[in-house]
Amino acid sequence: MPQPSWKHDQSLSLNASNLAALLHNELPAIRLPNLITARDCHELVVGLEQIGFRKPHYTPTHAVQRFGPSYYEYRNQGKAAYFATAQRHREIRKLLFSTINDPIQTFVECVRRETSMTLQVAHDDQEGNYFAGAARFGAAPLLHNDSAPRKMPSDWQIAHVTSQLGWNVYLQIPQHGGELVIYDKQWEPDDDQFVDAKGYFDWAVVEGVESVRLKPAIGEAILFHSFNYHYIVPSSEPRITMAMFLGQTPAGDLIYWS
Ligand SMILES: O=C(O)CCC(=O)C(=O)O
Repeated sequence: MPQPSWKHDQSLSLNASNLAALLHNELPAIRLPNLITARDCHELVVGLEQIGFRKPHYTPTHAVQRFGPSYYEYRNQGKAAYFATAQRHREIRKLLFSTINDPIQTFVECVRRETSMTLQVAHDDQEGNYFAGAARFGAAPLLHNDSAPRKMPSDWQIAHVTSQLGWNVYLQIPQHGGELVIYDKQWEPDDDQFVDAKGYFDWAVVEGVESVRLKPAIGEAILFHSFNYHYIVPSSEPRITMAMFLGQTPAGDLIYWS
C-alpha cells in the first residue's frame, strides 16, 4: 500500500498556501461555501431544463446526463470534433449565464483575490479555447480518477498539466446520498489489473485507504486532486453540478476546462 499523501485530514478554505498544498495532494479538498447564490443555482437549473438537458423523470438507473463536452469523451475522436462542440456549447452557455452572475468568472476572481494566482481557460493554438462549464445531472457511483495527462493525446494542452483538480459547483443536491468520497491514493500502474473497459476500478484498489466523505451544499464549490480515486454516493433524488477542472502547467500557471 502506498504511503498516505495528505498532511491534513480536513478540507480547508481557499488561500495561496492551501491551494499549493492541494496541488501537491497534501489535503483532501478545498471548499468554497456560497460561491454562487441559491437563486443563481435555481436559475441555472431552470435554464438547463429549458434547453432539454434533463429528462422529466429521474431514476437512479438513468445514465449521467450532460450539457457541454467533457474532454475525456473526445480522447479518441480528436481535437477538431471537441472544439467544434465546444464552440456550439459556448453559445448556449452564453444564454444560460445571461440572467445570472457568471459562475466561472466568480470563481476565477475568487482565486485571484484569495491566492494572487491567475488562471486562464485552457487554450489550443490552432483551435481556440477549451470548453468550461459542463453540467452533469446524476452521477456514476463508481470508483475512478481523472487524469488528462494519462488519458489524452500529447497534442492536447491539458495532457501536460502536472496536477489536476476537480472543480465542481453544486446546483442541486439530494437530501440523502450524493456525497463525494475522495481517497488518499492516486493511480499506480499495478491498479490496472482492477480496471474495467470504461475506466472504472474495483474497490480492491482502495481497500484500507483513508478517505473523506463530503456532503456538498447548494452554491458551494469543492476542489480536490482528481488523480485521487473518488466516487459519488448514490441517491434517488436529483444531483446537478457544474463540472470543471483546474490544472497546473509545467510553467506553474493555472488553466481550467471541463
Ligand atoms: O460531482 C462531484 O462531486 C465530483 C464529480 C467528479 O469530479 C467526478 O466524478 O469525476
